[in-house]
Amino acid sequence: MTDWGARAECLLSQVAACSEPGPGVTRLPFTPEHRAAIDLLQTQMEEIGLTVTLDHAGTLIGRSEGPPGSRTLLMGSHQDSVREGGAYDGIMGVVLPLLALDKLRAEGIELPFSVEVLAFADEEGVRFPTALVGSRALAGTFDDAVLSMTDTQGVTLREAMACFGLNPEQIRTLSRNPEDLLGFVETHIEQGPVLEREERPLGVVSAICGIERHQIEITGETGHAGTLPMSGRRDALVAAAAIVAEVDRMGQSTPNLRATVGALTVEPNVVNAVPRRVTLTAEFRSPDDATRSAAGDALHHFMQNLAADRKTAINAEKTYAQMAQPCDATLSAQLAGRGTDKGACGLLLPSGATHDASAMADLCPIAMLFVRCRDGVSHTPEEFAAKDDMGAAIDALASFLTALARKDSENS
Ligand code: HGY
Ligand code: MN
Ligand code: MN
Repeated sequence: MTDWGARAECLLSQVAACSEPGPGVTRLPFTPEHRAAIDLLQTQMEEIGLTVTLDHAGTLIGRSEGPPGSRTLLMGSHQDSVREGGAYDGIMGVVLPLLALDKLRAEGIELPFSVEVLAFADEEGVRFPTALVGSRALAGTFDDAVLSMTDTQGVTLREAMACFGLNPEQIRTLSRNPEDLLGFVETHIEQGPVLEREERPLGVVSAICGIERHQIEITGETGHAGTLPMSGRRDALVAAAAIVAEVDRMGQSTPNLRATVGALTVEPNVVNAVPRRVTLTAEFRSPDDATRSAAGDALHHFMQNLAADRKTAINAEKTYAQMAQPCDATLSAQLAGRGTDKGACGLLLPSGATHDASAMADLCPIAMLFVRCRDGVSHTPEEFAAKDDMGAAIDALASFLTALARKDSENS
């Protein structure tokens, strides 16, 4: 009897080694680490009997061909991680459906539809100030303008993709026809504490929060920390500190809003000089789009007043936004009922994290399966999912696929 959870654990630890040196996993898109990971996944896909392709957005696609004319169920998640992240975020959603397909193959079960397991290149938006590159390409919502965005080394997304052997000008040809699709099902570690608190290994997502990100640059005036009088200083970091405090105040005082300043740089960043320039990010998330966009507008208004008070120049740009996305009720109900004795996945919960599924919702019905996350921590080296929970997820996915097959044959 195969221990599918153990197989998942083994494969995920192999992919986790495809990382920059340092704590946790750092696997950014279009890098040697990304290449090592998709080489490993390609081998696994081919061993399972899938046809493997790499599309021009860097998405690795493992396809199991159904009967001629049948539609396709899309599964998968992202291969990239945050810096010093965990070994499960994203990549678990590639490995578990692969093993669910392998389980069905081992049981001699053939599906009356095609299945594609997708490993999207860039969901996190850590290397470039954009995100959901591969899923937006399939959904036909990719904006070519992001190809000119640069990473901290000044490399554009276009250059990084070309160096990776891709032709980014072909991305616009990748959009799929919704008529060909049964839907998109994403499996993901919960990244929160709910399933652990409810003592459930699995859960089904009701909706994915909306998200927006602002890039802010504050320009003041530097000077000698010892000789420049306090009055009249144009200290960029003092202005930034007011923004950080205001973002936190908004998050603390607004229901259904998460507000975070996650990244900040200071120049010249030396102990005895007044900071001249600060860049920082502000991120707002909410299941309610009006709450989220009102927060973004309020922050821009706050910064206009602050710039005058502090005699600093403040340039702010909303660099990223995506709407909150409800999951498809029918597909989610089919997923919810597919638990096994290891734990039904009937618990419905919202996702505070965003996912490729939120982009895929523009293309086809989406559903998400959450797997319990130890202590609810994610985006850290301590991120962990238990092998038995992953085994339960593989069982649930295999059971979902066979139930979908039965429903598909009833309808045909
Ligand atoms: O930021 C997120 O919610 C996701 O992990 N990219
Ligand atoms: Mn993720
Ligand atoms: Mn993530």
